[in-house]
Amino acid sequence: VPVATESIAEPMPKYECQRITRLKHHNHRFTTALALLEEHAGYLQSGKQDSRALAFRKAACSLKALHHPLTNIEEARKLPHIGRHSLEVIQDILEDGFSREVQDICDGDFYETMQLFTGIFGVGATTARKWYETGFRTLDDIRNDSTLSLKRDQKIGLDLYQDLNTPVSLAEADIIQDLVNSEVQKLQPGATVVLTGGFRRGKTEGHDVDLLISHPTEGKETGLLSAVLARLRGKDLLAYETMSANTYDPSSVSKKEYTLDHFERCFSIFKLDKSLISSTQNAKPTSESPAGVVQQGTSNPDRPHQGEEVSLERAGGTASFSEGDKTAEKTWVGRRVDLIIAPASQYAYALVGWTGSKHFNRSLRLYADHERNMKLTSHVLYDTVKHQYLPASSEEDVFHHLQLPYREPAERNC
Ligand code: 8DG
Ligand code: MN
Ligand code: MN
Repeated sequence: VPVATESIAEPMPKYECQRITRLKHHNHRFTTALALLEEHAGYLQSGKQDSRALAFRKAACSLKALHHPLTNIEEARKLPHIGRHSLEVIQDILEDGFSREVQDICDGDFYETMQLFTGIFGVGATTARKWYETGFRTLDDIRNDSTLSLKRDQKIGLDLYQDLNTPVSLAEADIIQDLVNSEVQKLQPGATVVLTGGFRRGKTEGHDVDLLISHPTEGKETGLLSAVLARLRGKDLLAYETMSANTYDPSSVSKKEYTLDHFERCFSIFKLDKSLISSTQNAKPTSESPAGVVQQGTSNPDRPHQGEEVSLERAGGTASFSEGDKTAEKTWVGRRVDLIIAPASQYAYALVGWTGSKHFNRSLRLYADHERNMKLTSHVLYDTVKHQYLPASSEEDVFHHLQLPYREPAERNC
């Protein structure tokens, strides 16, 4: 039986990176509701929504790090970063078992439609909202409107809507990693291909596959990405790719760079042959229901839901792929894959950065800045007092430089 001593013993640390945050915790009934509100806030008119979304995220993070189920509102008040709005939501759930606000959002068509549209690869909140305000409600509304000039990624996103909104399983991620690794080894023996992102943090499903490629000998990673892509293309394994060059400039360690980094990388869509995928696939209903709202979707407790029920129905059964042959049933499944190349000297920082979570990174960078006078990016750590870069050869080194206890990837799920 867990004893609620922690609030008496010592207060929860302020920075998420100072805490242990696992995928499974004791307060999903609150955090799923807060995650939905975060997502909803991100859909609203730009301006204030970022800070509102962040406030919900931070409140949820505090609850995730709690060692026992929250049972009273007074205890919530003592936790860091639980704002007034989040407190009200928590109180509603404590008292009524659900949040009226969350229920209302789910009942309206704005949230549902925004989820549907932002589920299209290449479509962000701004475009989705514009379409919503135009009166569009279904994917076919988008497909059939000839006045819209869709970008290349958005067209692919519509064509592959169903594929890209079915969670990627760990088994599929492993297959894709093997596939990439075997090409990489042919080109540059000894190179490393590591599965990062949510899977490295212990998730069993994800929205994409994040692969970090490097080589123990600095410089041997140069040119590797385009060569790998050429091989994959040659084998007809890519449905989409967009490559960005390395834009890393060591003199620009600036405060703004909390999320973006400058590695050579490729955002792609792989064609994963259906015959490679085992039959034990996906589509398992989640055990999570945000505050009494019945939902279907991924088992990822980080995300409110991905609206597969809605999307599949509204997608109008896209079984075929329209490049060339309109009628043929395609034999592959589209999977989002991010490929990132890091030179050996930046590898440890890249690994921390691409393991995430995004929010964990954010807190690490704020902590480095405000508590240690250091600038942390996915490339380097810079001591602004001593005016020197701090080299790291492992993730442990990174935490050590920051004078933080090491956190395993599974403990970075905030
Ligand atoms: P999911 O795919 O399972 O939904 O979750 P995830 O794996 O945690 O999210 P992600 O969007 O794939 O991002 C993986 C990590 O990569 C995330 O912690 C942040 C990190 N990352 C960087 N730079 C960049 C960047 O420029 N874009 C994106 N999208 N992610 C980045 O370090
Ligand atoms: Mn990912
Ligand atoms: Mn990614």
